[in-house]
Amino acid sequence: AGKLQELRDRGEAHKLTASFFPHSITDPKWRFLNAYGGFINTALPHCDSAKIVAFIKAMGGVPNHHIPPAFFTVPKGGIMIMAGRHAFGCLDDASVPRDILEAKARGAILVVLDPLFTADAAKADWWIPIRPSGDTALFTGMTHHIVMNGLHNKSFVENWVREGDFERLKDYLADKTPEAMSRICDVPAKDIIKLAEMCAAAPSVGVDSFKGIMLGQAMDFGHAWTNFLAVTGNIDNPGGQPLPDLTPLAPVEPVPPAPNLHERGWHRTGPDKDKFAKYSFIMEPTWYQAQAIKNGDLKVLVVAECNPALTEMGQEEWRSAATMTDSKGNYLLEMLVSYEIMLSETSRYADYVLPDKTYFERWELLYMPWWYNFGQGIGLRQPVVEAPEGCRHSNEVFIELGKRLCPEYFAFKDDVEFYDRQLTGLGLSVKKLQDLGGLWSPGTLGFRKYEKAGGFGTPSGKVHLYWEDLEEVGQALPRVDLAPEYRVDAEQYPYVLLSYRTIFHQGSGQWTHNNPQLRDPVGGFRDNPLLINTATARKEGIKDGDLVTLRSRSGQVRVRAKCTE
Ligand SMILES: Nc1nc2c(c(=O)[nH]1)N[C@H]1C(S)=C(S)[C@@H](COP(=O)(O)OP(=O)(O)OC[C@H]3O[C@@H](n4cnc5c(=O)[nH]c(N)nc54)[C@H](O)[C@@H]3O)O[C@H]1N2
Ligand SMILES: Nc1nc2c(c(=O)[nH]1)N[C@H]1C(S)=C(S)[C@@H](COP(=O)(O)OP(=O)(O)OC[C@H]3O[C@@H](n4cnc5c(=O)[nH]c(N)nc54)[C@H](O)[C@@H]3O)O[C@H]1N2
Ligand SMILES: [Mo]
Repeated sequence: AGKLQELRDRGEAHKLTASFFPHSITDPKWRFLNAYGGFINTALPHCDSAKIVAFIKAMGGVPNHHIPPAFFTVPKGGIMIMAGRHAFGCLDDASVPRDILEAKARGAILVVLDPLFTADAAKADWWIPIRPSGDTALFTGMTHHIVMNGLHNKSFVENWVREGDFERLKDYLADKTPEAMSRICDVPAKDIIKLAEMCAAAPSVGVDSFKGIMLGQAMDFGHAWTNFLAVTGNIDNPGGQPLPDLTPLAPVEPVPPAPNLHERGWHRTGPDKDKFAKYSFIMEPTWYQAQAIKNGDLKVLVVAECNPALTEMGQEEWRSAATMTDSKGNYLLEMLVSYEIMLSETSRYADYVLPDKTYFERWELLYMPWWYNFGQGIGLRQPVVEAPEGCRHSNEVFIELGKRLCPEYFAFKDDVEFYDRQLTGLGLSVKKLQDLGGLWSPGTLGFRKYEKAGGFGTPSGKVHLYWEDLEEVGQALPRVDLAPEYRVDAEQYPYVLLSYRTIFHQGSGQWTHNNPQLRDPVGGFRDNPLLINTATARKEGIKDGDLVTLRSRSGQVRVRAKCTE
């Protein structure tokens, strides 16, 4: 509190940034940042923000995380496309694999686009091994075939696509033939055509895409995806793309104003756009933090539930910026606080490491059921064991900071009282939610809500296929080429290394980076294997189980090869 008081007295409150893993964006931490005048940023940009932004640009609506199809609504004959998604292999929500399998049992069709033969691919009716980052080209090739052959959903396009956009899309699509797109994504043109025709004829198509598309130019994928959904009319229909909604929690008055991100250049089209052009995402939290430290724009950084020294793009720059000093030997970053349940790479750089309560030990209101976000819902997290002496949940600490530094916004007793007030919006309280078993959901909010609402949340009230605000950066329509990172030094490094999440390995997906207990000597995964295609292995003279050296622009490791399809 003393340091933050000093920073604010200097007129530099905006030089506080806090980085959180974004599960509950109305929680007291975010409130404090807005009230104090600091910045919030999250790991979301590398997660799926490109898709979320694409979604908002195309259809309006709320910035929910992930937004997969509601698989439990897929009708017989409906198509479920997994594009860069490994739902059966990671561990985010057991209901997704269950609902997919139940939909399959009802006669729905599962198509998996993945360079790797994953568990999902094994369950699929059709596995399409795609060239890494070829998804934008594949979806655009399908859209070409559908539009040019008049297979699109004419009534949806006529009634719900903004006037003029379909014609612009058509012009753009002219040279994006399945053959041309096939050369980019390495999926045979006849397969692109076959999938397009299946989709045009099916009662519904839902596309679950996630980490596998979050590469450079991810927003172009998001754009190709929303265009495909629009021309096939798969928006807010059973089995298609739901329009998510937020849980109507009551605002806790007075609500502090949020900082204006555009004004402060946190957006590619803002005054810093030349710097941001380095990456194709909207905000790069880790990279941005590094730039802000170097520029003198970031003086106090609080990191909770995330690990920027290791898990985000720009981490090397972050690590060097975090230790930079001025000519007098003072750190440019005056204070770094790491909130953790176990020491992380980031903790090593911190001035203070504060021990958090784990999720078994704290109260929390989770209003964002993020993996399966078709609508509203709320979950109450309750302490079931007592935290060790000295551990405090970050929400509790931020409320106390708020009481000291901006008390007008923190006139409530504690975190539980804050949740109580929010829950009045649903006619609930913490006690009533406990009586409901800790969970509340109205179920689905119904389909084609835009019909009742008289339109979409976009400025025109219609779906936007053309994004004029991105004309300036050449992205008014999707760029179909491969991710730029895969083209760097491609001659020296001819192979593409993918990572994917599986619960069996340490270091696969960021959740398990930090957890050496996941090295499993029994399952034979003590060392994470390098999965390599059988034909490629043969060409390189590598046999299953060989110890090989894997070299990239960032360094090299010795790993055991495991041949796979
Ligand atoms: N075990 C575990 N589970 C987790 C996490 C974790 O760290 N560990 N993290 C959680 C988080 S934060 C998230 S965001 C979710 C993400 O969940 P998923 O999106 O399901 O995660 P991944 O397995 O990383 O990526 C999905 C698939 O994309 C494929 N892929 C890679 N490149 C491409 C490509 O260019 N095109 C296509 N079509 N496919 C490609 C990979 O082979 C992989 O099978 O998982 C959550 N669950
Ligand atoms: N190399 C690589 N980089 C990635 C990804 C990847 O798969 N591989 N995935 C990307 C994606 S999708 C995402 S979402 C981001 C996520 O990146 P980050 O937001 O940085 O998330 P994690 O690396 O999962 O870091 C979580 C940290 O929180 C700590 N932690 C766990 N529980 C608690 C708690 O209750 N309280 C507190 N205070 N700390 C806790 C853990 O010990 C861990 O150090 O990473 C992105 N970057
Ligand atoms: Mo993520």
